Amino acid sequence: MVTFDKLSNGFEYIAVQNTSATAKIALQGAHLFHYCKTNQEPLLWLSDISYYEQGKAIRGGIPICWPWFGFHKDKTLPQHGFARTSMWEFVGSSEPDAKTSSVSFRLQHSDETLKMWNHRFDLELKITISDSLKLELKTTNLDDKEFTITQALHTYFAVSDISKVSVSGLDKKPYLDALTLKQEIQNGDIFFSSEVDRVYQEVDGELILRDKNREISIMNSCSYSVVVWNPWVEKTKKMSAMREDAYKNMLCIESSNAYDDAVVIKSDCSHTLGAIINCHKE
Ligand code: TA6
Repeated sequence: MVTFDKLSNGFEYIAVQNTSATAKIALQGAHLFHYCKTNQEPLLWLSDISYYEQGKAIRGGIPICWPWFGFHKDKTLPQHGFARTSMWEFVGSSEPDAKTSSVSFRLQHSDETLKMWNHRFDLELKITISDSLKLELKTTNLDDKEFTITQALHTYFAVSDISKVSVSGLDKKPYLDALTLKQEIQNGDIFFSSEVDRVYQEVDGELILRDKNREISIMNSCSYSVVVWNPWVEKTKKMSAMREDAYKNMLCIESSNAYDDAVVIKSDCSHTLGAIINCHKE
C-alpha cells in the first residue's frame, strides 16, 4: 500500500507498507527516512530531534547528496548540493506483488537550481521496498554540453553500539582520510573508537556491516567510492539536529561517486547510481 501522509506540521511524505517492510519517504529531497523489515528493528538511524521543515535536510535516513558531494568551492552554496532540500515530484508507484513496492520521484532544473548549478537535468530516484532495499538514482543530462557530478546516497545505518560494530569489504582499498587529508590504505576490517570520515576508492565488491545480532550487506552499482563516517564525541556536538550521544547508535556507509570517482555525463546521456541493501538477523 502506498499513501500520501503529512506530519502535524504539514511536512509531506509517502508511506509504504507491504508484507516485507514499512517505509517513509519525504517529498523534500525524496528522502527515505524510515525503512523497517517486518519483525526487525529499523534499518536506518533517524535523529529524534531532526528537523522536518522546508529547506532543512532530515538528519538520518538516506539524504541524497547531488549534484556535488561535500563542500562546494563557492561557500555560499550548500554542502552536499541542493537535491536533499528541494521539493521533488512524486512520479508514481508500482506493487507487482504483496511483498514489493516501488516508488519514484523526480527533480528537474529550475530557475533556482540554475542559479546554483547552471545545467539542465532530470534526476529520478526509484526506491524498491521489499525484503531488501534498492535505490536507483538516475541523472539525465538535458543540456547541449556534458556536465560532471559527484553524488552520494548518504545512508545512516542504525547500530546497537558503534564501539562494537565492524565493516568488512574494504581491505587493501585506498582512502582519503578527510580528517588528515592524507591518502591511506585500509588494513583489514574497520572498527570504531574515534571520529572516522573516509572516502574509499576502487570499491568494487560487497560491504558488510556487522552489528550485535544482524548483518547488513551493501552492494553498489556504477559507484567505485564509499564514504564511511562516524562523528564520534566532539564532531557530534557541532552537528545540527543530533543529540550529543547520537554517535553511539549510527554509522554512515555512503554509496557514492565522490572525489576521483566523479561522473562525466554527456548531453542526452544518463548515469544511474545504485545500491541494494539487505539486512539479515543472525
Ligand atoms: O559524508 C560525511 C560528511 O561529509 C561529514 O564530513 C559530515 O559533514 C556529514 O557528511 C554530514 O554533513 P551534513 O551536511 O548532513 O551535516
